[in-house]
Amino acid sequence: MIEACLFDLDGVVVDTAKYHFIAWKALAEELGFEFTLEDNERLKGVSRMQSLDILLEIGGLQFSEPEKLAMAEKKNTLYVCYIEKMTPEETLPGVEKFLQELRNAGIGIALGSASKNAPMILERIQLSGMFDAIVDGNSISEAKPNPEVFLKGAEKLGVLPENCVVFEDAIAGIEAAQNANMYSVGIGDQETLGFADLVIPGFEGFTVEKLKACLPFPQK
Ligand code: G16
Ligand code: MG
Repeated sequence: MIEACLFDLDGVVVDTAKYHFIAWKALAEELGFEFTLEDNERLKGVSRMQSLDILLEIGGLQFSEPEKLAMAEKKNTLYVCYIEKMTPEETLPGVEKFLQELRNAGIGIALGSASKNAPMILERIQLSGMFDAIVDGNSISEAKPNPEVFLKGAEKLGVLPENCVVFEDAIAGIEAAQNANMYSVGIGDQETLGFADLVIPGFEGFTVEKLKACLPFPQK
């Protein structure tokens, strides 16, 4: 049976990719090259330092570790300027209702995000109280597709991985769920995330009943 649901943040609960894009683009421009929306797709679900490595690869540039740390810090300062101003209206459609439904059904809720800014974002959209456990970029050492972020979430909730469902928008995130031996629901399109157990375009109109009907959990 489903005992817990674990949620990625960016692309599942909120769209922070647009703010990451503005901040990375500003850094690229400062370094003298262009960074496009298409390039930004490659950074989704990827950690901050890995994102910087991809960005520098696009620009064909190389820097020392201390220089890279300073750049990542600079990008984050700009990014934080944007997320500080986020409001609950930015929560993606249907998410809050679905979380409430899970709560009412007694199903545990955890966050499993690569972002070190996750607590601030949840606070700004006023959803911190909906999560029974938060695992984010501050508490993990391995990036998705490593299952660490979701396994830690399940552990915090005291639930076995096989009784967990992960909601993810990134390929690496679905792979992380599968590596954790959890069910996976892709948020996005079938073409990209078709290897997940289920793919939905978003949470609007999605219910716990539909989730249970779509996944091969043994009925209680
Ligand atoms: C998010 C974003 C990534 C970002 C990462 C780290 O991951 O999708 O683009 O690079 O967090 O964010 P920060 O720089 O705030 O630590 P997720 O796992 O929530 O999709
Ligand atoms: Mg994501």
